[in-house]
Amino acid sequence: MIDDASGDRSLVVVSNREPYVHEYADGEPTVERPAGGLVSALDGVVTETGGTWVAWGSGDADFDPAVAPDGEIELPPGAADSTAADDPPGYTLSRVDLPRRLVENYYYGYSNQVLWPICHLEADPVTVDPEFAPAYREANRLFADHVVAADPDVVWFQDYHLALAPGYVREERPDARLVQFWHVPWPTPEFFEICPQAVELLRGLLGNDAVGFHLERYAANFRDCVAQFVPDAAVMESGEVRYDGRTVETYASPIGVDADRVAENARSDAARHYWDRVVDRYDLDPNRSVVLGVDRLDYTKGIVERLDALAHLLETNPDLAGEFTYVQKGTRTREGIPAYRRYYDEVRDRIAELDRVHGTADWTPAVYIEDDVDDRELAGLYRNADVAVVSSRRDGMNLVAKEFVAAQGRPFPNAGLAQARGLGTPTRDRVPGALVLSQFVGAAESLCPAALSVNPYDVSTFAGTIREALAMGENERRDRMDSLRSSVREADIDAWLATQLDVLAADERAAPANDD
Ligand code: ADQ
Repeated sequence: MIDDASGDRSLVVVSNREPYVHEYADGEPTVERPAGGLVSALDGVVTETGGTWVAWGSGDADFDPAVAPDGEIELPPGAADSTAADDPPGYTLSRVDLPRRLVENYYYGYSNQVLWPICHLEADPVTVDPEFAPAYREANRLFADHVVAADPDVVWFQDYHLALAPGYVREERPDARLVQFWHVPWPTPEFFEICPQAVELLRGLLGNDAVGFHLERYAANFRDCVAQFVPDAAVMESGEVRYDGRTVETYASPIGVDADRVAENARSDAARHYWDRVVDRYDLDPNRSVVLGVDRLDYTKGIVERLDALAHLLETNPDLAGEFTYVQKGTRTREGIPAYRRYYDEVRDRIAELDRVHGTADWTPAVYIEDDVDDRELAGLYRNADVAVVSSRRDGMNLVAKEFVAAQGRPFPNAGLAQARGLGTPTRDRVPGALVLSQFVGAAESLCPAALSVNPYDVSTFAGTIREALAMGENERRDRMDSLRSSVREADIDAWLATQLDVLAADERAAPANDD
């Protein structure tokens, strides 16, 4: 229930991905909480408020719907986490069963070959197939049906997979409060009009009472699109849109991470053990710096540009040979799409090439890790990196940059004293890592200039910036990390959630569909 001045209202959260991975061992369902920071944050909210979560019945985008169970699952208190003995009430997970045809055309098709590239200003990967848009409509209609069946007062839609669902729900529930958070950038009108369904999508989103973005810039682009493409909508100076006799609010709210939890994870035994295993497995020399990249293998993340910059760095700076190891932590993603399969091959080829051209008998310049890690193991990588590089060509926010900062932790004020008191041996942890950050990610707005800003397309300047980060002295690292840390803490996941809950609980309901 969402509390507001008018009493408790029931909440429905809607996302493409479901918050839990369900496994059926010996016919018995077991529930597992996925590692993702955002999902567990949202899960915390719905667990506390109660209500319903509507999602595609797969925790795994590559799953086989033919064997997936459909229907509703009651998540009792603490169902997903056996350590959470005194959890508040659970909630209902209402699973949308998407047939294979829809998975291909709605998820791999329209969502990820039309909307994803357009929102990231990438025209080349956009593929317009006649099957895609009808499947997107059909899937959004299914999500909307599940929402309406849950009889909500307040609905919270997540992301770009669900642009039409709010319009469909609005048809059935003119009285409900509908809010959507758009996790990717919103492009300019010149770019958005590549989308053949531009107007239909905008109308769908205007079914909401409020639409949120990470940055004011994205919200402004959205309003510009509405002003240009929806003739019967009026964009007000206040940032609100008048449409269909209702007022639609647009707002900016940068998402963050659970900084305390990441810091704690980074100090955990699991983090240390995982890092030790990585050091062993790849024979990493403690005298060499570690440069880290952590990405889904998505062309928007600028991994190829980063590897080009590293190659350029080694070509133009022979003195750096043997001085660092680049560790790429990758996760394969959306492998049903040819452009992603090609990207995976390209990343692997570039890494092999880097090692072939620049490697020596006792030095491998770049290593690729694809382990299935949990949050603590991932934090172990962040913690031990001397330089982290986030070089997205475009990214709504980018949580990897913020997690890296949060994992650096506070340096020990007095290393000797800490050691004497049995607080462990403070080694390289005491000198924080440096962050190289693309100017094209949402996180750059709050993290630069404390992070070294790069244009990932400008390979030689990018290489120079990595060199600068490697050479950065201890004092500068500390100063920059102090500033980064306070930015990450100030806009953490709790701050983001508090804003969303305020928007969800706002008193102003959707007015009936007339203006007088
Ligand atoms: P993503 O594009 O998935 O999210 P990002 O925010 O960088 O991008 O990462 C999400 C999570 O995935 C992070 O918490 C990170 O720990 C994890 N992750 C990424 N690569 C990983 C790897 N190789 N191994 C293990 N874990 C990995 C979208 C938008 C972003 C926006 C988020 C949240 O594209 O811009 O920040 O949603 O709104």
